[in-house]
Amino acid sequence: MKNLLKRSAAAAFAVLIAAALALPVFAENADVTVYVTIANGTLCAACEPVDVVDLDADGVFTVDEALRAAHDKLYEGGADAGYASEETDYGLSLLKLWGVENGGGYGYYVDNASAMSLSDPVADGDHVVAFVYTDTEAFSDTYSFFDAAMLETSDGTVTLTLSAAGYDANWSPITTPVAGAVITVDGERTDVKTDENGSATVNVGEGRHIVSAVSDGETLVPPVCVVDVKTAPQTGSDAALLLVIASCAMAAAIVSGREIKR
Ligand SMILES: [Ca+2]
Repeated sequence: MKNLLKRSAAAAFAVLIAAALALPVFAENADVTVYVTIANGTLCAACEPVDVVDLDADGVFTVDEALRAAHDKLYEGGADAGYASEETDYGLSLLKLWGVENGGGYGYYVDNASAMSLSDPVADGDHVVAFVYTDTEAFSDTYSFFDAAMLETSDGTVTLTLSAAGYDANWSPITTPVAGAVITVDGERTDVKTDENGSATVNVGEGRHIVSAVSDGETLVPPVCVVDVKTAPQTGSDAALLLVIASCAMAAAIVSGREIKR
């Protein structure tokens, strides 16, 4: 009897340990949200938060699964209508992006680094950008990005630096500043251009705005910065001042009321 108790206690303990070990892994797997940007000459989706599903249950969340989830969330008809990928000699490759089938002219980046294949892993909080090449002959579309993809400000003044991703003579990836690009806000050109360092300062109004850029000299994959302008909440002293003003107004009303009564 004693042995049996001991054994059940040990078994229960083992179950508890197993559960404790399994829980963090489960929690990690359950929550992979990435920010997805999709472009086809212009922006189709800008830093949209997407919950990635481990479709093949191999414990790895991939660019492919992120893009599939993004289409399910954002594209009319879902991934079945707008997205397709397939194993090829080059690995898992894109066949269709945002409804466009152009014979393989697509690019995709994770946190502004070129992904090797759609099987590349993504982690919680990553930014995934996928685009359709608008030039499917010379593939001259240049990947570009701001130094921040999402910003919160209180005054609406945003300074960003625009870079282009390319390769040096040895085919090592490099980034260079993009000068003379016109900053756009919510798709509208502003009169602000990036300087020789790729830097530009633009003012936007309250609320959420999508800042991007276009170049008259080259075809840029549209960069994205989602800017949230939130007016600062009233500080304690402001609230106190309002209270004093309100009290004065009330006192004045009472006094004038008395005067009228007289
Ligand atoms: Ca997977």
